Amino acid sequence: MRCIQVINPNTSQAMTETIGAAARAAAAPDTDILAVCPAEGAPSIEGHFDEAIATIGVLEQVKAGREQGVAGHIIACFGDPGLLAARELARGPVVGIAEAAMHMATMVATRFSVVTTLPRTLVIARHLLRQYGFSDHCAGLHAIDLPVLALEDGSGLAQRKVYEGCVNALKRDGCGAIVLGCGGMADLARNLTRELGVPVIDGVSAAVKMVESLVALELSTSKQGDLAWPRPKPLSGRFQFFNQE
Ligand code: 5HY
Repeated sequence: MRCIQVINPNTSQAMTETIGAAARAAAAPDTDILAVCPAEGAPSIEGHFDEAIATIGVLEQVKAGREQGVAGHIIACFGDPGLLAARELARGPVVGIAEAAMHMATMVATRFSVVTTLPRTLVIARHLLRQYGFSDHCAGLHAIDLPVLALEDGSGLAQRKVYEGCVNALKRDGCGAIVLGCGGMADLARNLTRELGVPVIDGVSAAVKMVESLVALELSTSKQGDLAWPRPKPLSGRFQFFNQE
């Protein structure tokens, strides 16, 4: 049995459960999913500031997961906050849900569109497209203009808006697939794929399959070069946590 740690970088317990359930639905029978979120930080991540706050929480969880001996880590927020820093701290593979979804989308369609929550986070997705080299594959970026935690309020409004956002993207962009731009949308992909008749990809499930594949191939984070362990130095204050072995 191998254990994959799935980190929801915001502090919403409800969204951590949604993400954990989607990860378990995608996981192989011999994969155990450990769904966690930081004890403190932002209840939702809706911009650069929230991401900066969430990143420390992500790194604390990665260190704790490494010490618990997990086989790999998933950062389940569409901004992939702290991904490269997390790779420095990790022994096993670390995959972000944005990069996982984008990689998988380009394997089933020449061009994909992204449907996310708030307009202000579109630039974060645009930066990742460029960073990961998928700008040419992205036919459009769309926001449903609802806050992240609307996905957990039980009204169904956010889910309806995501559906409408997908229909609109397919009509306007001429794309062949949709990438869901929020960890909290992880439970929507399969139904949307059936309803829309095109691949709708959630990064949580995509990342679970990628980490499983990397672990099965015994491929882990390279400790050669920029992802080598952080150079030891006495971190101070609240960061002393990272000094302890
Ligand atoms: C996420 N925020 O996946 C991002 C989505 C977004 O708290 N989890 C969050 O809109 O950027």
